[in-house]
Amino acid sequence: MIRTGIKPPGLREITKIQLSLKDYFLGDEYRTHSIFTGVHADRMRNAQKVENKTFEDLRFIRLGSGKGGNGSVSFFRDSHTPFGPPDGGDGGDGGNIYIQVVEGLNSLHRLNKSYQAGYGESGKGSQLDGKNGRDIILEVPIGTTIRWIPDPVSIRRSIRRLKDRLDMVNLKMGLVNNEIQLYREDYQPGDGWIFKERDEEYQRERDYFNNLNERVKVYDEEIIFEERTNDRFPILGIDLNKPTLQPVLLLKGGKGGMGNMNFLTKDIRNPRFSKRGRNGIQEYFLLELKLIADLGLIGLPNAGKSTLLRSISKASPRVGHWEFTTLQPTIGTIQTTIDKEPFTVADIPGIIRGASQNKGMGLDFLRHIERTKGMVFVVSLELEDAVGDLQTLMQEVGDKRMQNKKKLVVATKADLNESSGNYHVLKDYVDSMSWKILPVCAKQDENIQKCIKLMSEMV
Ligand SMILES: Nc1nc2c(ncn2[C@@H]2O[C@H](COP(=O)(O)OP(=O)(O)OP(=O)(O)O)[C@@H](O)[C@H]2O)c(=O)[nH]1
Ligand SMILES: [Mg+2]
Repeated sequence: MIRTGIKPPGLREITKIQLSLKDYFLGDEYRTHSIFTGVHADRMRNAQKVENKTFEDLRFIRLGSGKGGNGSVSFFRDSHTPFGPPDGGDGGDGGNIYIQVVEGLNSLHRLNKSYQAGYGESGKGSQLDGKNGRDIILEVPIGTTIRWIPDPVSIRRSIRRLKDRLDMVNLKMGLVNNEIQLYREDYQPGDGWIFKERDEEYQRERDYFNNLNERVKVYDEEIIFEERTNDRFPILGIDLNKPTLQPVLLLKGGKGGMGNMNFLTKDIRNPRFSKRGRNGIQEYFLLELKLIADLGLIGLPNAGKSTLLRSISKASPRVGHWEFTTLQPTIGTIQTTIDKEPFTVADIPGIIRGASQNKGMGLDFLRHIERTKGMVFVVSLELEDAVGDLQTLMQEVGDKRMQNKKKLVVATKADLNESSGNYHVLKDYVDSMSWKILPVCAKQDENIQKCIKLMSEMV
């Protein structure tokens, strides 16, 4: 078998690097650990059971683009022409995988764990090319990010073997301009032939074949170069934070192989060979959803966030007089007047002191309010130290998340006896920061219209 030894173009620009799992996920050790060890999944499953609502903000997914169809070996025949010219068509291209933002989705739970695009059909006689394989378009909510990952099972094993040291779990990759070079296994230029009747060895010894193969090799190199250019993925992933006008290509299918009609030359009258379709590519990805709402409700457990969202919107998050009733985020849509765009408000699980050090559920869910235009701090007047509660929330959320955001304090449970004294102290404090504050009683619908008005002014 002839090997050319020529490297396909494009290999030189690749830099090989080694990155720890910790660095690959930008130092976010806690979440990365809980994602890959399954802690996060357990928690979500538990939350789904309790809330009886499916919500998922994370998905490992295995994607495979389609293999290209093989070229056909066929010869034209009819009653007048017993030995006609070659008429074998090309194989169809393998299906591609795309991703696209779809409106109205709020969760990743509808996605499958793996997707395989269709294979290209083989070429046929009578110069018929095979059909292209079926493309797949992943439909995801706005706010989804997608990152390339190695096989999650192998990562999980490494994490266990290295005793949870994410800085020791190494990922090796090739990089070209901040894009990870992915690899698809397939034949080298000059290989990938399908022989009929006469065996490969016989053809490989013929000059006419080798002359032809020199030319086909150039074509192979072009295909491989194109694959190498397509098979790249941004190292920081793709952030689908805006509606996608067109589906975004993730994995390209394999090119179909040439049929024998392409190989008719003055030396070759009866090409009994064709080319194989190129393989597709299989990779793992991590999809993460950061909800995109205009405003986020932030409050201690039991402060009345969900009650507030129920009263200002049609959303119906669970309400309970115990802490951590809410285990999953909910988004409510609020239509003020018919001529105005509606706005959205996210209710997330309660935040406790130490949430930013991973206590409670806080940190996991703070991500969902990172992209809001404004933050609504929900403080209950039922408890003694409303100012202290607000300070706790501000501290846990942190200056960085609050930066450049409008703020509003909604003081809930204003109907309770002890509330009015608390309210005045809280108001003085909030005024001193020049934020806005409003007392409400969501249970009795008091000040709710005013609250909606203030909120709509924030967005
Ligand atoms: N009296 C009174 N009670 C209220 C008011 N708003 C909420 N509550 C009660 O406070 C309790 C907690 O309300 P939720 O809306 O579940 O509180 P939450 O902030 O969503 O709580 P978590 O989801 O656990 O963080 C429930 O028993 C509500 O009925 C109010 O304005 N007045
Ligand atoms: Mg709640």
